[in-house]
Amino acid sequence: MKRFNVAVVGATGVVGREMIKTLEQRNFPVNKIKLLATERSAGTEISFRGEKIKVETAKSGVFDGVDIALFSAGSNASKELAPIAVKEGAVVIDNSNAFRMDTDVPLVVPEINPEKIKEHNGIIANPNCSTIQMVVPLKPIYDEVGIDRIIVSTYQAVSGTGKDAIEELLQQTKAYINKEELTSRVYPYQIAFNVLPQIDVFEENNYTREEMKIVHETRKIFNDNDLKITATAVRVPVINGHSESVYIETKEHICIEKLRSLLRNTKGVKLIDEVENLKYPLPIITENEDDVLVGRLRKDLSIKNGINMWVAANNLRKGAALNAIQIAEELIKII
Ligand code: L14
Repeated sequence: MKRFNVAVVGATGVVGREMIKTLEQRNFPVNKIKLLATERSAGTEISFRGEKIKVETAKSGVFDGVDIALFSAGSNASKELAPIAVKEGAVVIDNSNAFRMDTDVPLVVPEINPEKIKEHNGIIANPNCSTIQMVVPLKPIYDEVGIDRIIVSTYQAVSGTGKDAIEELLQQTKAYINKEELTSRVYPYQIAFNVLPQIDVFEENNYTREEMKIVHETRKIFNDNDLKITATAVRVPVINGHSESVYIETKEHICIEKLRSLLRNTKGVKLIDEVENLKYPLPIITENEDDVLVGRLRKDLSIKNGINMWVAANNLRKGAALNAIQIAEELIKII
């Protein structure tokens, strides 16, 4: 079997570490691995398949001989280094927001549009975590009866922001219990025992960038610019695992029983919908979970084709690292 030289850019971050773990767990055919990060983190040792690997500084020249470069070091690092990596011969799978909406960059969720991968010009974008976990369960419904409109509200964990945000939530929780003063550095307000209706920066239209990412990316992935969609993105004091309240209006009618059987047969989805046993998706049960969990399926009682559902997924895995590596798995079939 052919083996590939893989680089992970942002190797010391929460998504980078999850990428390394996922490459191991899924037995990705890695020949050599290169772990890259900013100069500040260079020298850190991370183990891969029982071997300790030293993290190197990500800069031009290091991508020589690299087949696939997995980027998760933020938009600025991607904008600066991804074109360099491409020039040095790598195919970049980028987890940041830098290139997602570029027309010549495929935006891929392998369960939905794997055929786009072959259209890449060196860069393939991984969608936003909140987009991914919403489109995976909506795809079979979209194909079966059509979707006219989506209203989504997210309940996003702090791990999406990174390790400093996890630390901030833990510190604030401890300080609160000890009746000490709470300090906020990562978020504009206290996140412990609070919810923040802001993720990423505000745009001119008064939506946050996170909300607009969900709108634009969903249309691009479904290849449907007429799709009516609106989002509210909220940060909650959860360490890991994003949840979403997803409301859809379908074009044609679909009964809940049919919807259940559709989702039961959808790859990448796990239906947990037994209210009689209090079973429904929860962020804490997404810990070792690759699938998107879906439950609380119910009809909108006030309108004909409205459906409510509750979705939870591990934002570091399916929302980021796993989706990126699934893209890589598809990519190596064609390179
Ligand atoms: O991938 O949770 O565009 O703060 C940027 C914001 C990921 C989540 C992205 C967060 C998002 C992140």
